[in-house]
Amino acid sequence: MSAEIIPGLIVRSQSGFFTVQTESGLVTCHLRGRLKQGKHVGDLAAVGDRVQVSCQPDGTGSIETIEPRRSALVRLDPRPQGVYQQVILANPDQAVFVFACARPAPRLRMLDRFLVIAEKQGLAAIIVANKIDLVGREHAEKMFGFYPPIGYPVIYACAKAALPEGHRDGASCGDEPPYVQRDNGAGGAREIGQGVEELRETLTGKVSALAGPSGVGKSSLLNAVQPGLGLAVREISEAFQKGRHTTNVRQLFPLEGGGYVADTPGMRSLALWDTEPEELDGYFPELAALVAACQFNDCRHKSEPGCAVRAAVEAGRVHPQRYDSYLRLRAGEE
Ligand SMILES: Nc1nc2c(ncn2[C@@H]2O[C@H](COP(=O)(O)OP(=O)(O)OP(=O)(O)O)[C@@H](O)[C@H]2O)c(=O)[nH]1
Ligand SMILES: [Mg+2]
Ligand SMILES: [Zn+2]
Repeated sequence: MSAEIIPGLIVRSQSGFFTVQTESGLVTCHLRGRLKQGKHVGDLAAVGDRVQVSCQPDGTGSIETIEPRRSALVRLDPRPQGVYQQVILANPDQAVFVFACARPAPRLRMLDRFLVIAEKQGLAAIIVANKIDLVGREHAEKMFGFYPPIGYPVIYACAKAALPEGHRDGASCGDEPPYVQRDNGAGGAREIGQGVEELRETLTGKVSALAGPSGVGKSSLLNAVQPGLGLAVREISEAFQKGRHTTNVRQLFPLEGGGYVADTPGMRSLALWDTEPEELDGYFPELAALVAACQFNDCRHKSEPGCAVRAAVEAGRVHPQRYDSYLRLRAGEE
């Protein structure tokens, strides 16, 4: 008797086992031995991959085939045999990059690098500016307001109120400027809950990668979007995870309104691999529109005469921070 073969989506991966969402529920699978034959430089199967599984009578299954990936978020993991491509999420529809307005202070150069990765993968990118309660919406818009005109929507959010004085929440960052002290009156921030509905609408019906530095409130936001998720936030997870850093779980969470979201750890080291310096301007939408007007077609947009990019920066049509990010990424700085 041959086992039944059914299609599914990998929603969880841990230590060589995969949980596959199929029409008939979740099936725990391993990877067919023959799939592992031959040389491979990265994960063969990953969360987000569409697969065909054969189900055994005992309810377990094996992954028989993996459909080609449309896109992937990849981390490069240097190993003795060479650099290994660890797939953080296969086939995302969009990337949601979360940064905090303060605690920790946003590192927009990191955001710009994430945006380049999304462009290269052909993914729509959305920015969430969280913790607006710490700086106020107006100030938050000053920090992130130049992104929507170049094609990246920004959701201004407050997942939760700041803890009372004496409870330092979030990461304490040495390089962080003093955040604006605000008196929100009794009962916590008036901004609380802002952006949550907008984020929920953005996530519904799609497969999204939620990424951003540690402590910015990614888990808090997801818990606010869908209270049933019960993701551990920093206070708990830090104590809990002592000595558990070898655990490597990747997971897609199903959303009540449809779609999935992945809380992606380790985005800091997301790889921008395989990008030639000359193609980088193509991944900055506001620069890509200008390069055809540069005098030289191999213009580096640095000090060449007749550079349309520099002219636009000087005229205030390209934000100097974005231009700076471009130059640094091009020079190979992270
Ligand atoms: N003031 C303020 N604090 C927030 C907000 N959202 C989250 N926090 C706090 O920020 C800290 C970090 O939140 P998490 O949700 O654990 O952050 P994370 O991005 O999931 O962090 P990692 O899991 O380490 O990547 C916690 O102490 C939260 O209570 C917010 O909107 N405002
Ligand atoms: Mg988290
Ligand atoms: Zn130029």
